[in-house]
Formats: sequence, structure tokens, C-alpha cells
Amino acid sequence: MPTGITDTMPHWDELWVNAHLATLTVAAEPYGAILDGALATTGDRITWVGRRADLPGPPEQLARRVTSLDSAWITPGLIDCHTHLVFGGHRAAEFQRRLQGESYEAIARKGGGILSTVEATRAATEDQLTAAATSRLAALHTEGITTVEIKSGYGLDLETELKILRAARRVADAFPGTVRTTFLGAHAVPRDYAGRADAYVDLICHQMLPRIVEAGLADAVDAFCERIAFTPQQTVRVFEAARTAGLPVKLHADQLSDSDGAALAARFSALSADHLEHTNAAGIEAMAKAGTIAVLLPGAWYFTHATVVPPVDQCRASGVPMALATDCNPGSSPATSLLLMLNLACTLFRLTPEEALSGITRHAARALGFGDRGTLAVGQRADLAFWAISEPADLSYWMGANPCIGVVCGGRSALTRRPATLGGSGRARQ
Ligand code: DI6
Ligand code: FE
Repeated sequence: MPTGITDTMPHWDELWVNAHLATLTVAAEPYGAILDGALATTGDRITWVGRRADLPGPPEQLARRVTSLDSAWITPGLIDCHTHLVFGGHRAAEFQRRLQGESYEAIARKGGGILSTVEATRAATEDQLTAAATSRLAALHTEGITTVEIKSGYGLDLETELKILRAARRVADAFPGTVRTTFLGAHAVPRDYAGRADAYVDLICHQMLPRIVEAGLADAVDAFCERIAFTPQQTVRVFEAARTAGLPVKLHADQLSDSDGAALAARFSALSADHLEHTNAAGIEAMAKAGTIAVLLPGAWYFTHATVVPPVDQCRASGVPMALATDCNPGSSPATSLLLMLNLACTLFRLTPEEALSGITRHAARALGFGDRGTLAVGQRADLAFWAISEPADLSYWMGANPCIGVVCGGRSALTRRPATLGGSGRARQ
């Protein structure tokens, strides 16, 4: 035991000092900020958060290792709560068709869109899918992401949905952070069920979902409720099957048209309703009452040339927390940068930088059903990201920069990197 430590002194594993903290706890300061703060972890938990001046002793006597962060900022590890990371092929040709004026919906109706990725995904091996998704997740991780959700939905038959979910679990095994998997069998009606969507929903409810649950491969169930996908009635059947299986639900709701998706999600106490561009006032009210989180996906909005902005003011007025995610997928949002989503959400949807950061931390945690992460507070999981920035708004302000200099997952240092030079003083504000 080093000299000077008494039995009443804490014995933390790690202590970070000379750092500013964006705790994202509800506090008087914007971002729950603590300037000149300190943060300690023991095992996989945060064990102390506060002003350095309030530490109960000299730092070197409080922890096994003390690190000075040279005025960097610490935020909670970032959370990407909506991705389709596991898929085969890509859709650059469709991108070019859309640039020439064809709409996302028109391409889907002609059998392109999701169904073309289904073909490529069925043709890919599990190893190929795992390798491609692993490199997409690595890109997210370098930006401070410590928790990610991965949906299936490009198989649309039992065998391929199982293959995708197994690949997602393998990606998780090689990732120092946390992966949540979501079964999205109701993503599109497969070609061999064209005109027989109800029969495909039978397959989902009676065969696919029970097998996937039995294999322990899904943490939640999602569906695409839309005129090019599944009706509200069909979505209800999928959600009832999820309820029987004991899994929480999420919904791709009102992305292209108002299908009353938000209210439907709320009726099933969904963790989240996602997209929401066309959601009506009653839908947002229902979400507020049910505690359903709004997940906004500005990458998909931007990339598909959408024009109707989700009802941000109404979410604010009704107290519906807004999360943000990449929606990483080959058709509507080929994005592996969650930081870019902050900028897009601010510029396109007029979120404040503080709302945007809350959207990829505390609110994103709730969208996945987590109560143990997304803020810097004692007892929370020790998932942290370190940033060479002057103030938290820098994370929304820069486009395409990555000022992340370190990531900690469950108390273990998972990544250290040199920051991009952002200009200005290059130093965090003292
Ligand atoms: N909405 C989306 O934005 C993605 N899935 C969905 O239901 C798009 C999926 C794709 O185009 O491949
Ligand atoms: Fe999506």
C-alpha cells in the first residue's frame, strides 16, 4: 500500500484529473458540466464524479492509477441506438438513380431498395457479414461509441435472419463495448411472399421469432410500419408475438407517411419510436404518456432528400426525450459517423448542441432500455469517451472531425488515439 493511504481513504482503480466533465445529468449547468473535474472508476463502475477541488485527498493517494487529461473533456461513452450494421453488398447504383430524380420509395416499389440488399445478404457467408460489420463498428468505436444496437432485417427468411443475428453476436464478442441485437423480420415483404404479407407475418410470429428467442439471439423486436412495408394491423400482430416472447419492441414509425405508428408504438409501451417525420400530434402525446423515446435519424432524412422535419417542437413541449442515431444501412443512411449526426440534427432539425449530445448519451440509453449508462454519475457503468475539444458544442459544430482521444469500456481502456487538429487554440478551455 503506498504511504499516506489510510483505511478511510477510497481505493479507486483509476482516477482522471485535469479534465472537464459533461455529465449529462440534469443539473443547473448546461451539459451538467463540471469544469476542472475529476472522475474515478473501480471495476466496471464510476465511483466518484465531482470537482477536483472536492476530492477527499491528494489524487495519487486515492487510486491505483492517476491520469492527467490535459484539460480534455470527458463524456459518457456514446450510444448508437439504431443501426442495421450487418448487411451484404451496397447500393451505390441506387444512390445514383436517386440523384437523377427517382425517389427512395419508387425504387423500393420496383423491387430495389431493401430487397436488393436481402439478395446480397442471403448470398454472403456469416464470416463475410461478420467481417464487414466489424469494420463498420470499428469506425463507430473510434468516435467514442461504447454501446451499439444492431438490427437484423436483411434476411427475411429464418435461416438468413439467424445468420445475421449470429454475425451480430460475433461482432459483439470482439467488441470491448456492448451490443444489443434487435430482430427486424418485419422490415419488408420478401419477394416470395409478394401479395401475401399476412402469410409472411404468420411466418415471423409462429416460426422465426420463437426460434430466434430460443437461440437467445435477440434483445428486442422491431418492425417497419409503412405503406411500402407492413400495415398497423400486421405490426400489431408482430408486437403481440414479441410480448408473448417477453421481448420489448421498437418501431420504424411514420418515416414516409403518417401511419399512426407513434401511437401504435406507445400502445405497446415501445422503448422507442424511430424516424417520426410524419407523426401527428396525438402520436407524440401518446409517446409522452408511455415513456417511449423518439429516435431521430437525420442521416436517413438527409440522404433520401426528405422534406418533412420530425416534430421536434412538439417532442420538447410534451417532454418526449429525443435520441439520435446513425441508422447505418446501405440504402437510406450509409453512415458510420455518429458525430456527423449531431451536426445534421442541429442544422436540419434545429436541435441545440446540448439536445444533440443528450440524444447520443442519456436518451439513447433509454431507447435501448438501459438505466446504467449515458450519464457520468456514481454507480453508472464506466463507459467513457475523452475529447480534445474546447467545449461540448464542438462535438456538434465540426463536420467530419474526430476529436476523440480515448475510450473506456466498463472501466477498461479500450482505445487511445491522437486527435484531429481542430484549429483555434487546440486546447480545451481552462
Ligand atoms: N427505414 C430505413 O431508413 C431503413 N430501414 C427502414 O425501415 C432503410 C433500409 C434500406 O433502405 O436498406
Ligand atoms: Fe432503420
